[in-house]
Amino acid sequence: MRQMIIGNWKMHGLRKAGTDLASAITTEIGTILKERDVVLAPPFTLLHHLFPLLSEHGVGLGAQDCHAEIEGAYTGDISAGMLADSGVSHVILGHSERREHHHEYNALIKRKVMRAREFGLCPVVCVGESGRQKEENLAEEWLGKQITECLPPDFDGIVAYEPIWAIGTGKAATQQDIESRLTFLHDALARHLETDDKSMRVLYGGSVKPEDAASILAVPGVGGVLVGGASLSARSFLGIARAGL
Ligand code: G2H
Repeated sequence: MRQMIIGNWKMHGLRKAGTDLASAITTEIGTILKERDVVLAPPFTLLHHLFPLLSEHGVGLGAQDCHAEIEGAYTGDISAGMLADSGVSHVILGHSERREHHHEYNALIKRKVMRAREFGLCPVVCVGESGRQKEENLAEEWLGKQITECLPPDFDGIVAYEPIWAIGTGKAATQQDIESRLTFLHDALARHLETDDKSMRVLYGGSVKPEDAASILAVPGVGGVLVGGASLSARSFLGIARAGL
């Protein structure tokens, strides 16, 4: 399976800085794309602007959310159709920061996933347990619930395992932690989607840095990484994207 490296810029990037960052990344992306797929997810305001540059270099364009409805009186929201119209190929859904700050819940995320598919977008659905759930041994129960409640039975997108305790903390999960969670998630996905095929891409996200990217990308079954903070520098993002190649 080709691994995928996604840069989630979150709420960072004015036009000049975002253009410079995307240019610096695309200039050196050629050899990496022979081995891995790369997607950049800038803020909404840069999607339309960055699409020509990224598509010219074979880099996918990702968004960080979409609304569950097709259109309507939803001030401030962005629809899946608007994203597709701006050249977006992937959309991150259910990120823990949206679950926390925008009160998103599994059933809503499932509706967003279905809407994204309807408009030809590949959903990247984030799941992950809190530090407390991990300590109390409730992580698998929580992850299993997120899989069954967020994903429709015909789901064919990407899942990102992002333990909340590792996000933005500088402390990524260990290789062993990631491997055991990925095994659990692949099994849960196969059960939920009623398939024997365990090749669906499951990415890891949470404080991925160039120093530990090679060991994370070597974990059996890992479909790639979702990178936040370290995607804001071309040097560190490229370091991650070419790690272990
Ligand atoms: C997790 C990740 C990217 P960071 O949110 O989605 O961010 O790498 O900064 O922990």
